[in-house]
Amino acid sequence: VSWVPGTDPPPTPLPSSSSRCPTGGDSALSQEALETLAEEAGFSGSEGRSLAFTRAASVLKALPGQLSALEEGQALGSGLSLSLGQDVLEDGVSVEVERVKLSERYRTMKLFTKIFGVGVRTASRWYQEGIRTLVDLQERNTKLTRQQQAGLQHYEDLNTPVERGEAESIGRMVQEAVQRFLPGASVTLAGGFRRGKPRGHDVDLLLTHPEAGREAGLLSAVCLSPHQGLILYQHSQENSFALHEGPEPPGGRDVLDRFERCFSIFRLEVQGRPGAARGWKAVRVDLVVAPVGQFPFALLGWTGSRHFERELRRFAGHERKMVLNSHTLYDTRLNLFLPAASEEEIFQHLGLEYVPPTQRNA
Ligand code: TTP
Ligand code: MN
Ligand code: MN
Ligand code: MN
Repeated sequence: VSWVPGTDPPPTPLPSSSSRCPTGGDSALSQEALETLAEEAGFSGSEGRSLAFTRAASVLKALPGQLSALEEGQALGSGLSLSLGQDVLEDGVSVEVERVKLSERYRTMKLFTKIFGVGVRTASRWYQEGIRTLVDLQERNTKLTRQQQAGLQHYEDLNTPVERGEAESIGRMVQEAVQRFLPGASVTLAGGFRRGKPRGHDVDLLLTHPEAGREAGLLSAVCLSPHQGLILYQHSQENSFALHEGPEPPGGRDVLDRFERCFSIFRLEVQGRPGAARGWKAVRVDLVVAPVGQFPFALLGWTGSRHFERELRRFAGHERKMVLNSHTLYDTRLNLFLPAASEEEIFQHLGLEYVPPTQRNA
């Protein structure tokens, strides 16, 4: 079976008798427009609508070229028109997107959720309290977590894209630290960079060791005994995964995993930054440690994209009655864990053709 998640048309196509464009007369339905609507729905706590827009955006991403209104309607399905609502259907999508982008709430929510450590709930609370700017936040002495303080302090750097070269430098830095502590341990660049993206919002690194058990505590080498000044912020968590607990229920906490990990901010030396007053930049780094037996699952899970992972896990559950997460693959019909030594083997277990990382950007 050849399958790329997010490209399968939703199950309920619009009735073909409808000659009207389901997304408004102007039909300026772009991926970007849909992503804005997804974001706005997320800000309002409408997860279902947000997901419908995200799915629709990735359908557009997968379909090259301009679509006719009719094709568009068929590709996107009626779920989307329901999500858009009647007023938008009448006025057109681009009018709605402009309205959203100009609204004070959207702009403020966007500003706040770009602070490391601030989610929709916190941003929404601040908005309700009348806070509108980053200066407001500081002047009103708003209570901030240690993570949010670091996020505010490095706001500009953390919202400047990380270039591939910078990600590779950080990979090498971590590799050196890890090697000194545990020879033979490896560091793998995951996340968007593994999918071939030229820049990203952070650096995702996966650590392991070929001998199971040796990897335990590896993070302390990098995060807890910091080479002075390299780490500006770190929050570590121990491994809390136990195989004997059995698989997580499908649809449960399928994005979060329980590896030993460290969410951090590194201080990266950069030379000749144009216009920069200082020779360094703050960069968000996620470090994750996986035992070698779970490594392929961790790699698959941490390579993303989030949308790809969501669709792949949904496929595993619905089509194969298997539970896939970043630790294991569990077959609920055979009642057993399916081991894998590579990502390729996981796709084989799922009865799918291998999808290389560069094709997981949906
Ligand atoms: P991100 O780093 O958030 O996203 P990205 O690397 O695809 O894009 P960018 O950083 O450039 O914005 O997440 C990478 C993958 O890690 C994503 O597929 C989800 C996964 N992930 C987990 O599995 N568990 C977690 O707790 C988190 C935060 C991410
Ligand atoms: Mn990333
Ligand atoms: Mn991201
Ligand atoms: Mn990340």
